[in-house]
Amino acid sequence: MTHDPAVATARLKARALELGFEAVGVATVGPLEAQQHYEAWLAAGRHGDMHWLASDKHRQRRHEPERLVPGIRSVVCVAMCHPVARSAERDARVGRIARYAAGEDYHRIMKDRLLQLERWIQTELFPGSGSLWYADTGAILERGWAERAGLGWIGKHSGVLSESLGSWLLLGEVLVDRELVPDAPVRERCGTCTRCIDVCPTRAIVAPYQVDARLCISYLTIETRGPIPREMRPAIGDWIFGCDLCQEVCPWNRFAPESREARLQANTLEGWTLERFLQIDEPTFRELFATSPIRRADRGGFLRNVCVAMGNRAQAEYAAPLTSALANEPEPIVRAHAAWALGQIAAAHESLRGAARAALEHARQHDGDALVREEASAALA
Ligand code: B12
Ligand code: SF4
Ligand code: SF4
Repeated sequence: MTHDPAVATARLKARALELGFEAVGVATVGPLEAQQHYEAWLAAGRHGDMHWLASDKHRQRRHEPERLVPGIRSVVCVAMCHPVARSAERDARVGRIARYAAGEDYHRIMKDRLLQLERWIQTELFPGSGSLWYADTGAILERGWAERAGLGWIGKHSGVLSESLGSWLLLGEVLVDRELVPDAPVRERCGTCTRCIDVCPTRAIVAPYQVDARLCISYLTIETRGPIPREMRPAIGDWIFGCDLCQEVCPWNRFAPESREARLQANTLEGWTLERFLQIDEPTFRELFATSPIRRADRGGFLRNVCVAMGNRAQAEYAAPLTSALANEPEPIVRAHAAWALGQIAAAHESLRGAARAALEHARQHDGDALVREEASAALA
């Protein structure tokens, strides 16, 4: 136990690194510039259907962390690196999955580590202190605090990145009601680069540092519960969960270290293909993705994404599984997107057009769901 903030800060940082975090920094509590950006972002409707982000309770908590931990003095920010690469062989079989999501759910790993850190703070460092941990789990401006704590700067793609770690990292925090020595923010090093803005296929980075979630492939494939807007589908390519394009082109990621966390390493999904995914039933989906973030999309949302990827690839061999899904799949959201994908295949392959149109015509007339009938009709048009 110590009362010297400098000693306590040094011990705390050593403990965080020992727990496997790649970086740790401290921010003092006080209004964040990010709060204004956040309010402007909500006012512009850029949160889309993520309504919880705009609720009064959520906003108040984000603006006043005292509501989270009474007497809060410091925000300890940590970063954990996730894998820096994807496998081309797996991409070819199942489409692209964002690197952070290809292994075990990072929330579980962050939770394990942050709980250990928090318990150590409460028992060893500051007995009797009040604290709370977060990792994408609550009403806190994680990037804004990480920026203040000197973990990195906010890149033009709006992510936190650093010279030594790049941007393939995930953030977590422990809020503490004790004084620690704060770190200084680091200088922005994007310079004149605009690669992330230029590469984004949906133009979701509407201005430097500003992402309109409604246009972001990550939002469309993970957060959107209903149909993916038709006009957005072609730009999604074969991303079936999340998107990494704006980070892949970032020059600072050339220096990004490999993840040291075995649980984050990609599941190879051996034996799975897009066609086979289309036949997955609910119990198998739950089992296959039991510890994966992909579970979050639910079977229907995931297969919706699979259909979009198949439609964009427009490979002839997808015609049969998509036709079968259009006729037999129980979830309307999947049948609707199968109809769209079949339309894409019909457009790309003259030899398959007749059969595809017949299947679509049947769905247009007989499907029990209005969304599917409408999608089939649009695909025929
Ligand atoms: C909602 C959300 C999303 C949404 C919206 C993303 C967005 N850019 O706003 C969607 C679903 C699209 C998304 C996607 C992704 N996300 Co997300 N997401 C969140 C969440 C829950 C809230 C973010 C938020 O409040 N957005 C609103 C904006 C206004 O806030 P912000 O992005 O924090 O804002 C910063 C900058 O944008 C900047 N800013 C905003 N406007 C302006 C204007 C000006 C003029 C300036 C100068 C600056 C500026 O200020 C803020 C910081 O100072 C956070 C967790 C959390 N509680 O913070 C994770 C989080 C941001 N996501 C994360 C990740 C990993 C991703 C993805 C990389 C996943 C993927 N591979 O598919 C993508 C990246 C897409 C992208 N380019 O941002 C990580 C980011 C780690 C990092 N290195 O930064 C977080 C922190 C989760 C975590 N604990 O690790 N995400
Ligand atoms: S994650 Fe993909 S869609 Fe979203 S801003 Fe980055 S490049 Fe654009
Ligand atoms: S790609 Fe360029 S502009 Fe975008 S975050 Fe990286 S350095 Fe900054």
